[in-house]
Amino acid sequence: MTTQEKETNAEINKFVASIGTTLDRFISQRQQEFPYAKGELSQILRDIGLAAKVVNKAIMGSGLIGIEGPAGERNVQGEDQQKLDVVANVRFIRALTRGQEVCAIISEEDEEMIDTDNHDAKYIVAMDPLDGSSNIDANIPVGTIFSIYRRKSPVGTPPTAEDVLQKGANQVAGGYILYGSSMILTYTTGYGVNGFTYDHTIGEFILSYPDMKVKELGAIFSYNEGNYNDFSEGTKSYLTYCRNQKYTARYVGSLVADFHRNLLKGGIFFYPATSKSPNGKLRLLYECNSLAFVIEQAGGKATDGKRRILDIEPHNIHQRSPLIIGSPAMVDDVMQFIKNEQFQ
Ligand code: P6P
Repeated sequence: MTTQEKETNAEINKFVASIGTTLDRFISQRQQEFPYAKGELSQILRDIGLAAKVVNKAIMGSGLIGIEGPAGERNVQGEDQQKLDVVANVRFIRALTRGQEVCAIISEEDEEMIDTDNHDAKYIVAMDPLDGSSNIDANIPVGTIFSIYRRKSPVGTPPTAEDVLQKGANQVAGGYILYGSSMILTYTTGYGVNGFTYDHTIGEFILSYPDMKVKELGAIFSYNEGNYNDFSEGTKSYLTYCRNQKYTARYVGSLVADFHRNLLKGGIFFYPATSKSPNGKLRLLYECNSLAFVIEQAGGKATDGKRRILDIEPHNIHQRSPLIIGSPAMVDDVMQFIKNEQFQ
């Protein structure tokens, strides 16, 4: 190649720089991670990515199209449903149902398991379609949290309770979407954690955080100070320890935002049992399990104060759990302070 041709190429290359790895291509490249999936699991991840784009569009325009604020209903949790909770729930259920790879869905917004009628499908999805939605009016980041399981009942039959009441260790994939200053989809299939940032100009998720790992020891602690008087003596002692260590207190009040920051920077998030929430506030199946899978794959830990989150056998699709999650050395420190306590 002549020097002139090289210069021309260099000139062109300024305009044809690689866009990076799209989510679709990444999933296809990693197909071998799903030994029995023959593309079904990949399709589910694509369906989730599609719904996320539609939900993100609704969130970004919510103040303009009048879908911010409460929907005037309460969900199964007794919480005021936001209009966007309903929109997000419909969008994810529709995308997953039409993708035809999911036979049942558990959603924070629906009291019962949703039978998608895809009875030949092999997978289950548990999700919180829009966590932290009460923050949207204040333009605070919110998120979607999801887990994917293989069904236990025979393919070709209606889904059963056994299909959806599985411990977190059975997940085949788990992750979250953060709708913030940018939209980030982060997930794991048990082969590490990868994050993708949405490029609005081309409508694609682009790999932006390959092989994410959490710091062994961080300097951020996240909890709701308003619950302090409800905490156990051990938990209070740990918080004093954090202050003495000069850690930084950061709490957005939106789980996905707090979790994602601590994953990137190192830290610990905890929502222990309180008098108002004796079993903790966060939901095991579609909040704790998903994030516990991600944090463990990133080298971190997640516990309810006594047990590994992923080992907890669920008995109710909406059951709650205390959650202590983040840098492994910090989770170990908390456990030292609260061990031997009659776990509240
Ligand atoms: P509190 C939002 O409602 C949520 O479920 C999580 O996103 C968040 O971490 C938690 O509740 C905040 O709860 O009691 O501190 O307002």
